Amino acid sequence: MPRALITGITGQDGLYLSELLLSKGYEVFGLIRGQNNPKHDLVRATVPGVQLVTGDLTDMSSLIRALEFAQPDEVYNLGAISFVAYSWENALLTSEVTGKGVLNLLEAVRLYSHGDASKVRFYQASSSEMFGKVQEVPQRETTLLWPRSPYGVAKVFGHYMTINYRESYGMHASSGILFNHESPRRGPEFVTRKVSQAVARISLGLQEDLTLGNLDAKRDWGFAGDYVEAMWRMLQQPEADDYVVATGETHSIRELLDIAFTHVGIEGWERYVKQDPRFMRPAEVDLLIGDPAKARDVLGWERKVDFPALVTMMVEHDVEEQRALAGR
Ligand code: NDP
Ligand code: GDR
Repeated sequence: MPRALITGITGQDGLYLSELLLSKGYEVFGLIRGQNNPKHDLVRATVPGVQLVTGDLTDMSSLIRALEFAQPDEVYNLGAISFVAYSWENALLTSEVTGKGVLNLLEAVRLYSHGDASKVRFYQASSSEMFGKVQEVPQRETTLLWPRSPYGVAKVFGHYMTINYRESYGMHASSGILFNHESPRRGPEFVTRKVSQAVARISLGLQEDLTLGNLDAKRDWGFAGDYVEAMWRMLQQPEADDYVVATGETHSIRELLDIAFTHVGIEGWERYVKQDPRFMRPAEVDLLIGDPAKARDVLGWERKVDFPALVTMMVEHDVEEQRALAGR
């Protein structure tokens, strides 16, 4: 039975990846922070087969202990401070966790492997946010990186450290440069979930309006359930490499609003949406669109859920959830 250790187990991708690996017969271990993390219960309820082990990406000794406990064949580093807007307010902490945390884990894997580079395969959750100030459209594995947020800069550090460990020590270490991926498990601070929750509440008469920032931003949005499949496929390749994972389509926040409001029978979303500079960013990534050709050709990966299906999936989930919360 193969064994996997996942950091970021309580997050959106950690839950989907756990489900995928458990369905493939893996023994799955999840790194969880803190002695009393309230998300223990969420993980236990969603993926009861996962064994939790305490640790933090900023504490290398805890990572070594987690590796010794889990004895993994594969390590997926999904843990990060992942909210881009928050990273300006907490730039040093973001650098420690999202950037230096990758090095802590790579080094822990290297020490744990005692010079046997084939012992553990490693996945790093790199991000389209590394492209930032876009130098090429669509963005591919070779596109120049120009991050526009402390989060993006930290991800670039982790990305190149992963490549460096591959080149220096022969480690099977791959980076997935994933574009935005969403789901009903997305955190409510991200724009798609903020919209789907608000639209659900407005349709039920529980909320009057929705306040957003930049409505002109464009993103290449896919479904998280599809994207974790690409992570797994990367680690099954004979050689480690870097892959862009994206849909190849881009959509604006306005299109997101159109689909979400129309789905609950509300035409003319402009009446409900306000803008507030509070939700604007000091620097913005305006146009993200990825070229998933390499992932398709080498990994045989393709997305299954398109953008309208993703948005309606999230809105339908949130209508049910909000209805239940309101006791209706
Ligand atoms: P989430 O924000 O949902 O989850 C982040 C996870 O990281 C949580 O489990 C969190 O744990 C954990 N974490 C935070 N700080 C630490 C720490 N100091 N030590 C250990 N774990 C920590 O992210 P997603 O699931 O959406 O994304 C997974 C990864 O993929 C992240 O690295 C993200 O940056 C990256 N990514 C995501 C994309 C997306 O569109 N979703 C696109 C490209 C990259 P806790 O519950 O304790 O806070
Ligand atoms: P992003 O996702 O920054 O791309 O990072 P987010 O959903 O936060 O923002 C997407 C775009 O929407 C615009 N926007 C708003 N965003 C939020 N959160 N709230 C608002 O009210 C709002 N109004 C407009 C933003 O300006 C932005 O342009 C996500 C994270 O998962 C990262 O971890 C990951 O690396 C990248 O995707 C790829």
